[in-house]
Amino acid sequence: MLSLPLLDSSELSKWQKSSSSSNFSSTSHNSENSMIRALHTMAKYPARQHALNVKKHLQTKIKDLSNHAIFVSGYTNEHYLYSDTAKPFRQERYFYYLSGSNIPGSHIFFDINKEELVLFLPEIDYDDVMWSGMPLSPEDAHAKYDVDKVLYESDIDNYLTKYDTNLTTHISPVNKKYSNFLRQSDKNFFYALDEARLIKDEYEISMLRKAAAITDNSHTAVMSALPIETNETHIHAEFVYHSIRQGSKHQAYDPICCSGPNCGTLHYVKNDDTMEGKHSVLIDAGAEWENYCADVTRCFPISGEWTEEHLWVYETVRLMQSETLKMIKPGASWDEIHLKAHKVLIDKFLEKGLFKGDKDEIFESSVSTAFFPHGLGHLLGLDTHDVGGHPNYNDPDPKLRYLRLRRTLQKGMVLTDEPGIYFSPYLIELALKDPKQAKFIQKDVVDKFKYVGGVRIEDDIVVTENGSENLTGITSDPHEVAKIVQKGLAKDKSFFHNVV
Ligand SMILES: [Mn+2]
Repeated sequence: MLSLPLLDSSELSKWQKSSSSSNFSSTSHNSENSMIRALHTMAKYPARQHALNVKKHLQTKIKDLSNHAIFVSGYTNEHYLYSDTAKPFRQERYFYYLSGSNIPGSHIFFDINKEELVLFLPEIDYDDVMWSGMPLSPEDAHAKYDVDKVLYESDIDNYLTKYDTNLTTHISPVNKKYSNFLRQSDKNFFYALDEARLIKDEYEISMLRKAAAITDNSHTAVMSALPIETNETHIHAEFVYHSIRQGSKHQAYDPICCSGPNCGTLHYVKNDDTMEGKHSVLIDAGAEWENYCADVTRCFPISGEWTEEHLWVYETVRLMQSETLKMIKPGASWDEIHLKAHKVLIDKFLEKGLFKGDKDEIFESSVSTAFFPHGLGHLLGLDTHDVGGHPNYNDPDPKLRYLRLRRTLQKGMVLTDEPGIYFSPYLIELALKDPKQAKFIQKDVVDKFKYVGGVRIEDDIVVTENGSENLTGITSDPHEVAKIVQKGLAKDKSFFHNVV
């Protein structure tokens, strides 16, 4: 059915073995990079299979697809207003899923009946060749991408006019001129696209695995370089520097690099505060590989020595993670797994005296959301918060309101498991003002933990046949983490490559 085979399983497992080590040495990066490049020449991004996946899901919603086609446009290069500087290019993800192409200004077309996939390239702009070089020819593009034909944009009209319905994601400046032939934002089409992207194939998992391996090394680099990290900016710089060195030009999202009480702000991206006088660091950062994302969080003590409070919070979060990781398998409810994390938190808070009262009443009151306000995890793929999770941000249960994945787990889903405990003065204040929650909080005990700010541990997980596989290789063992930090601290500043 495929024009080219997917990865040969023996080749894949060979590569998987080599990438699973989080050995922090430049030789291992280089050999991994050349291995993944070799994979690229062996197998193409499985765009045809992806189009067939979309067809399969569309068939369950639209009975007669005989005169239907799919037409999705990629993004184009855009300039900032009043400037000739281009915005950073990020390919449209539905387009990429169906084409595997990063060429700006392209379109992908799929005749559902004939199962023919056509890539349309933008016309050559000869004025631009001097600046940007010669674009890929249709012949080279045909060899590179898993499509049946490659044509130029001038052929699009001939295709679109033949069909009663050309389903598209949205009308954009790139495809506005064809808007008369396009049906945008069809609910069934988005349903089919999202269901297709929900389950990752071997090729996609190999990309996610590579993004995770780069991310492991970059986190290790951050933990190992405390002598040159005195401001949150240095943490950010260290992570991005090591990602780019490994071939990951783009981050999956803006890194969250915080120290001390800043760790209590969930999406803190200022990343510019001094680390002097602080105790803890939280870094949530992930590299991207061929548009596939990693999303990993690690926490460590700046001095290399855990304080009693920091370690207790850390161990509690780690228990929330290990208890929930155990439950991940096909057929399991992610709602239930998420609520299990709340239950672990409540048990430990009662044990330590941060909460008082009856554990079932505490659970019902949702007071635990003052300390663990976000969801346990989300789908991961071409987007960091990947499509198809069916969140309900109006859920009356505050414990479930921010859970981005509300589905039964299936083999091939990739998701994050990222419990956290935070001491956000704002959220604690809100809970203390609510008599239904305040009665369970022992404020004097909670106050002792505020300097920690927050702890989150986040790993990237594939749902397998019988359970799960953790793509994240970097340790989360608090003693091993402390050792990595201490080993770095023992080095002189001049050991590190830094010019300022
Ligand atoms: Mn995440």
